[in-house]
Amino acid sequence: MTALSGLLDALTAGEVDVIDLTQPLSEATPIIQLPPPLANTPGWKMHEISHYDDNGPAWYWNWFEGGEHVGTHLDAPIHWITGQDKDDVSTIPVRNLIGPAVVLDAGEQVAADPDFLLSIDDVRAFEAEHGPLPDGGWLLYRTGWDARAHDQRAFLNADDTGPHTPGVAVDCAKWLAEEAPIVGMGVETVGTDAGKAHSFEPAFPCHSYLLGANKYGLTQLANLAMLPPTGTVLVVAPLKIVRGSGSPARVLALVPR
Ligand code: 23J
Ligand code: MN
Repeated sequence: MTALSGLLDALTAGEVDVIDLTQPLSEATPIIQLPPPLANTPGWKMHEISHYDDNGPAWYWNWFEGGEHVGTHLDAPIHWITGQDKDDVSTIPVRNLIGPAVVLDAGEQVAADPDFLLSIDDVRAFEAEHGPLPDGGWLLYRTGWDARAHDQRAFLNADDTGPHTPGVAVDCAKWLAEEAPIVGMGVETVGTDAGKAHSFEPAFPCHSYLLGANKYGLTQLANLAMLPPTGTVLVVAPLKIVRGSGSPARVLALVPR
């Protein structure tokens, strides 16, 4: 038996489940809102070409427009100025897009404080219980924020002081970028950084440090609650957009049942 036939047998026998970590992509998909004078991304938009009608009697198809950073999507290193000489979404080695993932659950802390920031101590505590972060893999940061993903207002959670969504502390972002063996970090929120991260030093530290280290971000994930803390194999499939800074992605998790 080869490794791959073993995997197929396990899928057929129901010993391995495939879980979709992707949020639905539609005109209702929430998008990030940066403050003026910064420019914002357009959302997702669908245009019908034909629908079994005079424009195409036997076929239905659409065309679409939308930002690279809409919905469940991957941030490529080149997205940030710190990664400007690094990979764009079309040049990321595909070997990096399949690998182990661990899930760190901060749902309780985030329920008590929507501005919660993940610390190095939180990651160390996770490692003490579950083992080291995976070499060549992903840290998935569960916050429970996916429950808000159907509603732009609840998802961005902004008031007159700006958005309040969980993220990562500056020193932890630097540590994940420079010390941890992971290739990327995935989150349930609109971006990898906290809502308040525009005021951090450096601003948007997850973007700044991780992308600067040629690592990746993965946002607006769904169904992290269905994953075990360790033992997931993650498959990330962004579009191969030439010179793209990122792309909507289908993200699948293989998990033991
Ligand atoms: C541009 C500026 C700030 C942020 C972002 C984009 C994202 O969240 C993103 O999707 O990369 S925080
Ligand atoms: Mn992005």
